[in-house]
Amino acid sequence: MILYALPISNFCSKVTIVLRHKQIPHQILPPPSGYGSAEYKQIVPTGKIPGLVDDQLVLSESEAINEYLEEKYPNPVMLPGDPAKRAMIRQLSRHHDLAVEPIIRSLFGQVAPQTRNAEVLQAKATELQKQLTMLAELAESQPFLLTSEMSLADVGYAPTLLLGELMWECFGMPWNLPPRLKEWHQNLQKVLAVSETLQEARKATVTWIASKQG
Ligand SMILES: N[C@@H](CCC(=O)N[C@@H](CS)C(=O)NCC(=O)O)C(=O)O
Repeated sequence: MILYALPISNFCSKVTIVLRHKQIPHQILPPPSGYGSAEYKQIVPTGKIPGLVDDQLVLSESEAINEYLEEKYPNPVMLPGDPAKRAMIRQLSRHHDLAVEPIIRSLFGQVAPQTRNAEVLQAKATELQKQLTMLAELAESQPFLLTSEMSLADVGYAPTLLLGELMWECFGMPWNLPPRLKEWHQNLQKVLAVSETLQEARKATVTWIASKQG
């Protein structure tokens, strides 16, 4: 199984965590000639990363990839419980992809000081707090968002919150998680697959941010 991915991409880290947590034999390769390139599109037609190749299957979209990995390698289970619990897990993973992550992504252009706008930063920080407060309300009192062991609900947030924290530091803005999420965030970082993946993501992100400061 090959995952085309780069450590700077939080959506790639979301999949890498699942591959590692389930101890699935895999190889991680950078997309040849970069994502979106004609060469890479010959392998993964969307040109996007993450891109998974497993025998005849070629798959894009982190959510589809993670659910495929869950079905093919059910242990340890990351989408557990009855239909209602599984639906909630999917909801919180979508909340990451559709509500939380896009706010942070929308500020990529502001990492360079010359294109930074304080009003925009403040508005986005307020919006992020709103979405994280919603996440805290939807979460249950468990070590993880909805479960006793890490589930597919949790995995997207780990790299995205690291990215947000490093960007907020660059912007000189305070980074505050709602109290309920602080403990969960610590639990998440203790999972080996998460800590290994975040170490690589941190290195790549620090390098990217530094490259925009000069
Ligand atoms: N919804 C996608 C988002 C992945 C994504 O945005 N990947 C970016 C890099 S971080 C990409 O490949 N962009 C190239 C493109 O959209 O053509 C997922 O969950 O996998």
